[in-house]
Amino acid sequence: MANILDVKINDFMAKVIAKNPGETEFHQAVKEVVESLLPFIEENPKYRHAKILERITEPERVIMFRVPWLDDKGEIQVNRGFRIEMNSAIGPYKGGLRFHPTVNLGILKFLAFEQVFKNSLTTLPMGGGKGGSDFDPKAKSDNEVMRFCQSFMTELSRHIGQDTDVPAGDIGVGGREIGYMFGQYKRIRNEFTGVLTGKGLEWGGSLIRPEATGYGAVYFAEEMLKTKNESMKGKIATVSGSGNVAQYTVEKLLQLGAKPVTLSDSEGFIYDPDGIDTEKLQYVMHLKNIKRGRIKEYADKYKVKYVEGQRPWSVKCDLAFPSATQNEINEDDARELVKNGCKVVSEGANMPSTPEAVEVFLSEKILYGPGKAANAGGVATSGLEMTQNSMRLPWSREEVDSKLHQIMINIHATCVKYGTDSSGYINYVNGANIGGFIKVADAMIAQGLV
Ligand code: NDP
Ligand code: 2IT
Repeated sequence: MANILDVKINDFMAKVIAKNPGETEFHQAVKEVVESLLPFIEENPKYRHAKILERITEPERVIMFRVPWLDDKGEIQVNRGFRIEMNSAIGPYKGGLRFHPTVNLGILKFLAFEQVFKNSLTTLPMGGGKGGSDFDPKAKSDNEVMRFCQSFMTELSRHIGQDTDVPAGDIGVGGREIGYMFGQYKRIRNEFTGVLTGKGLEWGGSLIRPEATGYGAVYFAEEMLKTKNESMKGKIATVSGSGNVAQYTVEKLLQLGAKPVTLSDSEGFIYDPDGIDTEKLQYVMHLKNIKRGRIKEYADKYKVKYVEGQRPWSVKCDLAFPSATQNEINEDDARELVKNGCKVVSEGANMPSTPEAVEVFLSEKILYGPGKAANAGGVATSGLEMTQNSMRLPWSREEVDSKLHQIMINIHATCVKYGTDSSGYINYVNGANIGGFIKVADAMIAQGLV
């Protein structure tokens, strides 16, 4: 049986690779999902007859466009903009925008593909999409970022809308960029609508949206620990990244009595064995969100170790929260984490573990929460922002946080339902992929050949 399935997976992947040449991250994301789904589809042939896998791996629409803008010297710069509208079976396209020099079609297609399953898991009515640009916000002035965002939105505004496609932030896109893009959309369309999420509180944003991804990844880890009758208290946690997701992961870890000891950026990581406490976190937030400096400055200020050019996975920990980018944990890192006693990996980032690393986590039977489940709190709270925009009524901090918490508990329960194997081990990869798939696939069948 395993062999026949392997042949089917390889046949399917050969077609995906031929049709999407060079898009390695997209191939990686699709393969992981197909490995989980094929056995399930064998048992539920209606999905095979409806060719759902063939349809779900083909974006409904891909938009690519030129983004010209003027830098501070008055020189013309040209970037490329993208929006992948992957799947709208259960709601308007929804997903972030990434501004990073590495952005290309394959990376955005992997992100849009995972978003379809993630958004379905949240239980809210959101389809999947993703977009962005190879623009690098680093070392740009506020005015340059504004001019880029205005040019980017001038084209994107033709394709999105509160009932069509609702973008948000991702790497390199935070409150500042969402503000500039919202302003330009409003100006071009002459309408004030919830077309983006992650907005400022004064103009339609939701409380807790900035915190939501990091808080959610920690709530998910807490649920995983509960299956072993354990809690967060006293646990040592490594965190990578030092942006939006990493910062609020640290904040929630502190609230629940764990001890975060690392943070990183693309140049290296800091290790603070005494723990990154609330005051130090405030320093990081100022350093990263206002000063836009490097994490190395933390090591200089607090006299702790800084390791250049490396990620924090060699540091002994109970819990790991990869919160920077894709493929930031390789097989060797995964082995080292397990060897050092790490029992929980909760992915704040999207696809941070390579397939080989995932294999190590699953074969060692640790509690491994893949990004499409563990980091779904961000988009879930974007869904709650959309609800508040529709009602034209804001909810309190407590109300949004308790809804977010309940959604993460529900996503965990879905993973347990679909991912528990015959030995009782919870394979959260299978759980998230199957649990996310069913609703989208059933909606696609119900809507005919779309
Ligand atoms: P930010 O831009 O706020 O922060 C990103 C952090 O990761 C920075 O510290 C950055 O370092 C580091 N980083 C980015 N790219 C690389 C790279 N190629 N190599 C090493 N380090 C890198 O982004 P977010 O915190 O919003 O996003 C982090 C991850 O979480 C991403 O995978 C994103 O897709 C995912 N995510 C985000 C959600 C959200 O709501 N924001 C929701 C769900 C998932 P440097 O400053 O040096 O570039
Ligand atoms: O990867 C993600 O889920 C995000 N970047 C958040 C998407 C959203 O629409 O809030």
